[in-house]
Amino acid sequence: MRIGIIGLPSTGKTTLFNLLCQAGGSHVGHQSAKEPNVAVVRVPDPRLDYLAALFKPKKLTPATVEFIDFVALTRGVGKGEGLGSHYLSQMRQADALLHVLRDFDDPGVAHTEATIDPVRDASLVNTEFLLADLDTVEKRIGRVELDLKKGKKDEAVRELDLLRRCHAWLTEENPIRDLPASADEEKLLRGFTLLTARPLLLLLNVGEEKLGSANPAVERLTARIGKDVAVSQLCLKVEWEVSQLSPEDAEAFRADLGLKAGGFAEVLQACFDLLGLITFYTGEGGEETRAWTIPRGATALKAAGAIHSDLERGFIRAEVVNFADLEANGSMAAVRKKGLHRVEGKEYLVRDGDIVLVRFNV
Ligand SMILES: Nc1nc2c(ncn2[C@@H]2O[C@H](COP(=O)(O)OP(=O)(O)OP(=O)(O)O)[C@@H](O)[C@H]2O)c(=O)[nH]1
Ligand SMILES: [Mg+2]
Repeated sequence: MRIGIIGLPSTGKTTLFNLLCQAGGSHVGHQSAKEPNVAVVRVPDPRLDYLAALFKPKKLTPATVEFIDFVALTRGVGKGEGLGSHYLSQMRQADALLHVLRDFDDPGVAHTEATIDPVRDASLVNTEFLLADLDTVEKRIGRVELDLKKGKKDEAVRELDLLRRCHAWLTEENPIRDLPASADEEKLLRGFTLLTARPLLLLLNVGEEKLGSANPAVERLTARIGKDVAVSQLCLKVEWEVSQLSPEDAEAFRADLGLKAGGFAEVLQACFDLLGLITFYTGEGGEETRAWTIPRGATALKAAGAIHSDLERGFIRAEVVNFADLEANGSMAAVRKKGLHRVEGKEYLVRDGDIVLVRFNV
């Protein structure tokens, strides 16, 4: 999973990125004028730690998420001004976008807009993305019309119909996320790589003084969001300061401020919820115990495929124990004794926390 960190200049994108790297990341890219920072972040997972203590594997592999720290967005980027189209095409490769919005007042940190107004900034970036998507859709309509003339009929007719609906929808200033579409059309839509089709997390970077009280900006944003958008807030400055402390001091500091444990874990959880991802585990008695992320609603067959295509191809059955049953009973043997393990077929819908052993033909 790849999450793009976006936002206007000096909103705290790189501060968040550094925080993520420190909490569990390996930094693999370097930001040059044209290339963004990339980090692969290990997902902190207490359930995996529990399994490691029980299974004692040689190797422990957590799930990972890739974060990309993009260069700041500016007005006019949607029309492809400056390096706009280059950056936007990179952003289209992300599975989800995390928009860092400035909601802290600090005369020492320059702001490109006259006032601190995260609701306006969210809508400003949304407008740029709508324009960029309109441009993408128009270009694609031109290409598909050409295909039609060349005689590629059925497929092109369906695509053109969907593209025209996208065009009308975007012209009315609606994000593609909210466009009513059938399952087949959803598949086509994914191929269009539109920015307003991406799930979006609006993360307000709030001033310290706003911690612990209701934030009207969060309420206003929450009231106007549609499908596949979530709103969350953090004070990145405080999070950064806490991250520099020893674990004991950090805990005391958090308690003092009434902060929940780990803003970082919260951001990740919000991303997982937004993307509808769940975690399953493998590795009872094996060399490696590992966490895997798959979309909620994926079948045992798809889960097997996430591990290896051989397992999907030769799938016989999945032996499943849920983590909650394991934790409640303390060992796999105790779970089996109670008959809480299950043998499932291809169509079984994997649940969050399932420990899965795939039996397959080589
Ligand atoms: N007061 C205050 N300052 C912050 C906060 N978060 C970030 N900053 C400061 O704001 C400045 C910009 O932070 P960055 O994280 O570099 O912001 P950015 O969005 O990556 O900026 P660009 O990449 O230049 O667009 C830095 O000087 C940070 O120390 C915050 O919560 N409160
Ligand atoms: Mg930056």
